[in-house]
Amino acid sequence: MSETTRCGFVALIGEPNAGKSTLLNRMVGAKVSIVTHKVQTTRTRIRGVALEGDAQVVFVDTPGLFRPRRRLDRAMVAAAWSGASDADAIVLLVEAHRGITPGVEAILATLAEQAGERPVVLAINKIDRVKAETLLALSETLNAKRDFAATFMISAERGHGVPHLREWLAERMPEGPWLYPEDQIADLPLRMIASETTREKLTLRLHEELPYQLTVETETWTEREDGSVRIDQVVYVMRDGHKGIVLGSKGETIKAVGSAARTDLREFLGRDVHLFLQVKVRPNWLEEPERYSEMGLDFKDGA
Ligand SMILES: Nc1nc2c(ncn2[C@@H]2O[C@H](COP(=O)(O)OP(=O)(O)O)[C@@H](O)[C@H]2O)c(=O)[nH]1
Ligand SMILES: [Mg+2]
Repeated sequence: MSETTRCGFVALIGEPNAGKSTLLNRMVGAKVSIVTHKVQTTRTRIRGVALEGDAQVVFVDTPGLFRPRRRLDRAMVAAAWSGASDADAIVLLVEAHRGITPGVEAILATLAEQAGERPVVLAINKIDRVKAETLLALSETLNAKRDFAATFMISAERGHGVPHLREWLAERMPEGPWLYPEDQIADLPLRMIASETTREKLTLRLHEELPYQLTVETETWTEREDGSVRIDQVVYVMRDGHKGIVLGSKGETIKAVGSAARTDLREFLGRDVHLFLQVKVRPNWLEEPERYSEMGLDFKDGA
């Protein structure tokens, strides 16, 4: 390693579903943030640490930016903007096939007020879904709206353009010591990664609004003598009917969720996992401060 090291933060912002979490995982080379095809999957700021030459680049995945209605939504949007305000650089993800939506316009307007001197990079994502001409036109229109520090055409899912973007960002990180040990890839408590993994599996299996009306908490984390870990989690839902749906007939839904989550956690932790899930009805969890701190969100931001 050369004598100077670099270290800094890069915030990933964009509309829900733009591919922020997919990009974070790609940058880091492991799954630290959950990804689904549904909007608003990511609820809090998740940091993933990537190494590039002598630089440590800490990517901050944020909840999507959208027009918030519920308290939880408002707290999520506040977390997204505060992730951006602490960063050394901001990457704005725009979906190639959707182009400049009203949501993208709104984000550009807020960026104009808030970004200050920080470089904002445009990453047009999901280039696998459109033709080259569409991309060039979109890039031109976006660059006419804002003077981006650079524009990248990427596919977060397939990896196209991602190493190039990572190198570009690494070169622009401020000089300074690394903040994390070399082998650390995520700055999120393991118990939260475990809760998020289960929430991802629930979100993938449940329909429509239900995933937004539940939350998962890791109650206990027990290291066992044989090197395995026992994880006990509670799924909070708002209604009795929801509990029935989450359990499924003869408990088959929760069983499938538990088994899928366990497989991912085993891989992530590199050891055997015993996962126990319980479903509890908590009609008012969306208004309970404690639930927000468990998610890494600020309850007051949602007020
Ligand atoms: N076709 C395509 N899909 C992508 C790409 N990147 C992400 N996705 C998909 O877009 C959806 C939303 O991704 P996610 O990372 O959760 O978006 P986020 O809400 O911004 O964090 C998922 O279904 C991803 O698999 C890409 O480069 N190409
Ligand atoms: Mg996300």
